[in-house]
Amino acid sequence: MEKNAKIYIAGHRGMAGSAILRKLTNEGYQNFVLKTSNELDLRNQSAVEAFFEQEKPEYVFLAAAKVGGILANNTYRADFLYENLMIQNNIIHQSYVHNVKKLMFLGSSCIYPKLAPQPLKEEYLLTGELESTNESYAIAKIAGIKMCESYRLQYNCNFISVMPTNLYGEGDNYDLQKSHVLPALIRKFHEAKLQNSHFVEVWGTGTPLREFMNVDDLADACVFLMKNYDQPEIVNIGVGEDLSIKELALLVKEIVGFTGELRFDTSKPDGTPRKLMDTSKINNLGWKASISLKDGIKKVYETKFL
Ligand code: GFB
Repeated sequence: MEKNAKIYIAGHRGMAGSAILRKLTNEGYQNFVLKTSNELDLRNQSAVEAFFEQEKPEYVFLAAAKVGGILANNTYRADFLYENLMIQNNIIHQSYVHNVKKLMFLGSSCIYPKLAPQPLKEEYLLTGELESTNESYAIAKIAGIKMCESYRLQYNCNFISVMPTNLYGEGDNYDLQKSHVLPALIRKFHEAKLQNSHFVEVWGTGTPLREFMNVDDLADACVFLMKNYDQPEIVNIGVGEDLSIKELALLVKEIVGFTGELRFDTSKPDGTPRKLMDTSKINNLGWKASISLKDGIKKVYETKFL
């Protein structure tokens, strides 16, 4: 990817897209095409067609998506399926029509079967039933993977798909109903500390295991793969370590300095029991995550709340 290449980052105001933009800017890239969702509705086929016809980007990072935590995924099933399919279909198809040199599609670790062996290897895709709380989102993401693979097979397009693990970091969503677990816990512990509360409510049983990656590590991996990976198979992006939701809650509690107790609300869903990426493929290509969970949470907490 030449330094003056024309790069379109779809979703540049989201957590993942904005981190990719920061990373590329730091590396000296400056020829970006960027549109907010008010300027370009990616669900609108003719608008996306006109945008590609006018701008003709050379490289595309497809980081635009409707995202959310377990409750949002479980509640807004139609929106997660419809909006994500429309966004990705429009961008992937127009990237083919307008001869984009390379496109990267960002998927998710929830594409793997609920009860797949751990750690999750890339070849476990479509080997079993999905976790029901995020089935709509996962099916849209699997369709995106298959779009990239099919356009490569039929039309020779250099479209690649990468699967990030659970992300957190700058630009995250802190809405307690719609967010993922980590930003929700940071906010809950912080507010409980300020209000001298005796406890913080943690959803589910606390036993599910999750892996968390800082979005700046994700952006680093995406730019690395955009430069170094041209194969049809998907690639996991993760840190290779997980912890239970209870352990995560205790870590956030310690970082925030809250002294009360945890209370588990078991009326809320646990989701998939474990989701840990096998990262051997990206590690063997020469990339490794570098931000520890503790340092990452500390930085996010200090920047956002202190
Ligand atoms: O991060 P999260 O919402 O999504 O929840 P998933 C992870 C775990 O944390 C679940 C528990 O077991 C939750 O019950 N949890 C505890 C909480 N307290 C809270 C809280 O206050 N808020 C939230 N949100 N969770 C997502 C998918 O699954 O993973 C998306 O919904 C996406 O599709 C993402 O794939 C990567 O890890 O279960």
